[in-house]
Amino acid sequence: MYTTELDKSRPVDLQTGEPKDLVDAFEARVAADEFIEPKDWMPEAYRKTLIRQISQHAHSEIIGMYPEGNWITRAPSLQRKAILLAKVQDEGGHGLYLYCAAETLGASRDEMVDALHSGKAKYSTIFNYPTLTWADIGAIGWLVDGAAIMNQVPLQRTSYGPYARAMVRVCKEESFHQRQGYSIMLALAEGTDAQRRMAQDALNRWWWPSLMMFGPPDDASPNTERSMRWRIKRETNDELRQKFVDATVPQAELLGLSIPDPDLTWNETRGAYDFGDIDWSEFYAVVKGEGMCAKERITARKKAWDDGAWVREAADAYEAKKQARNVA
Ligand code: FAQ
Repeated sequence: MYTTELDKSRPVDLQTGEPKDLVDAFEARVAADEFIEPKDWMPEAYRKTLIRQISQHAHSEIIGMYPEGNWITRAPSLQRKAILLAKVQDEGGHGLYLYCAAETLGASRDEMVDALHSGKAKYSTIFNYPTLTWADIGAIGWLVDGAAIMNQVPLQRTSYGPYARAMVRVCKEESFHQRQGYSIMLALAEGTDAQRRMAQDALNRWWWPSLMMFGPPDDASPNTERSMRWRIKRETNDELRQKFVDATVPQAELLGLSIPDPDLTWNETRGAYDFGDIDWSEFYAVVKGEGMCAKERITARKKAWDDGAWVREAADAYEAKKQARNVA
């Protein structure tokens, strides 16, 4: 039985100042791979870390609709347009599940949205890059959704139940997204010289930002160690980045495209690819809000939120009327 009642006579955990028996029981459940559920006792820092990660994940899904939404009216065929429309809509759905998961931890939707609009909360750096050609839509599906899957498959076993369960559906949809991106790249790679050049140019521009999606190197990641202990994260940033490179290089070879990294070589001893240095100064600049499209993305998001105010007001008025009718 877990309780949030604080009893001052109980021994206290020296790190958190919370009752030691509760902290120990929590740690034991996590170590035994049990899911922690919304009504269970949890350390305050665990709750805050989850709200941070889940809400930023939700914001990434929502802002992630913009670079691709930009191409819905310009897709090269009706079929590609219908597929892209469905994909972008899926990303919006992922954002909504994730906001709901964060709400189970006591965060309110308004607080989370305010944090995004004010720049207090982050969203993935990758969505601050522009989509210049149709090949960028292929590259996003192939590389960005590919990186998202690599990161999110282990999150199906994250220790917080509602987040883990949301990830199951999200991963199924992301896997369709990755394939639609690869299918666009394949069509371009098998097309004219100009189309092949367009596909290579998109790969050149999206490769390094995709590797940055996994976050800073482990030795510069302030959250990884504790999040791994609490099984919020199941693999580290560097482990996932390596897996992504190893899975993606053969896919590029199949397309006949070259990865823009002169240092990329197969390391027989490690059974993995060695790859070149990532420009972390670019990553930190984008995190700080200096990304190419950062202003455009937040301006568009705020406008959509303001333009949708009447829908939220109508929904609230409808709900209030329904409640009043039920009481009467
Ligand atoms: N961008 O200590 P760590 C998608 C921040 S969904 C911006 O390593 P952590 C679907 C980090 O927040 C993509 N900020 O942090 C889609 C922290 O700052 P904070 C999103 C980043 O949390 C596809 C600081 O740096 N996926 O693509 C980034 O342990 C196509 C230190 O970092 C998720 O959110 C970054 N790339 O590990 C949609 C997955 N990386 O918060 C549309 C869930 C790090 O302390 C189209 N999240 N930072 O102020 C995670 O797995 C983790 O949160 C990490 C970061 C791995 C992203």
